[in-house]
Amino acid sequence: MKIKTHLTDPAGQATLADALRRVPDPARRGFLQRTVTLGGLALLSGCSLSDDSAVEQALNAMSRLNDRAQGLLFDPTRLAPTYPDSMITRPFPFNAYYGEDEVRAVDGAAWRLELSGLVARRKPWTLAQLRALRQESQVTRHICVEGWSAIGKWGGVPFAHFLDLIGADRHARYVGFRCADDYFTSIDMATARHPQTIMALTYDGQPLPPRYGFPMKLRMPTKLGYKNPKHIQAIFVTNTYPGGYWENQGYNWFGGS
Ligand SMILES: Nc1nc2c(c(=O)[nH]1)N[C@H]1C(S)=C(S)[C@@H](COP(=O)(O)O)O[C@H]1N2
Ligand SMILES: [Mo]
Repeated sequence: MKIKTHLTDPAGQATLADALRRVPDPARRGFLQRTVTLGGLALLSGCSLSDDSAVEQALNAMSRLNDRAQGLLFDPTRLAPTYPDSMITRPFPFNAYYGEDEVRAVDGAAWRLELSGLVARRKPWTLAQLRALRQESQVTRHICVEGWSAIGKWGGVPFAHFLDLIGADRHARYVGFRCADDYFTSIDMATARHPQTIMALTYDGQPLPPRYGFPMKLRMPTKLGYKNPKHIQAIFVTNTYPGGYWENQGYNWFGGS
């Protein structure tokens, strides 16, 4: 580990090294290790960083700055690569924070998509209503930070179209998702409105199977796997940072791929 010694206080250095070791996402940890010095961190955060929690808070602030930078670099018109059907990975991998034997069984007939926050029309949607909207499909690559990627085919409603239908505030910063399995995540508005971001209702031409997120998941080829929520139950639009299941444990929030 290479941390420049701008500050001579050895206890301070140890605290920073410790806080850095606790950053779980390797890419983010590497980025911080290359760029952060205790003196620089103190300057950026404007506080003296006298203890562990102050250092950790400042590291989080740095990471949010990194999210902002990634957000500014995101090109809302640039498309992720697409592939021919012949390149679809079979079988497509399953992943969740639990095993495949614990996949949640959602009753499609009783399911309602709930809406809240900065949205003009908050009436819940049934699956049949979503299926009646405009549908698109894509064959794209899903990349998981655990070190695998796979090509799959998803079909569903372009999310920008849906956001317009419900009158979502397009100047709001975040769109958040709550899922049937207690998973949750949130994305920036630019990615929400990206042309390849879809509310996926099908996988490989069939209704989305339970393991891939029945009845609906958000599919974004411009974001890493953990940013693509399965089993979505509620969507909200907000200016308050909503975090996420893995993001709150240290994964980079922007999570672009
Ligand atoms: N509801 C929910 N969505 C989730 C997860 C989860 O545990 N629960 N895991 C995420 C992660 S880390 C990955 S890689 C993908 C896996 O999606 P797949 O099963 O379609 O491959 O789902 C993402 N979305
Ligand atoms: Mo993942």
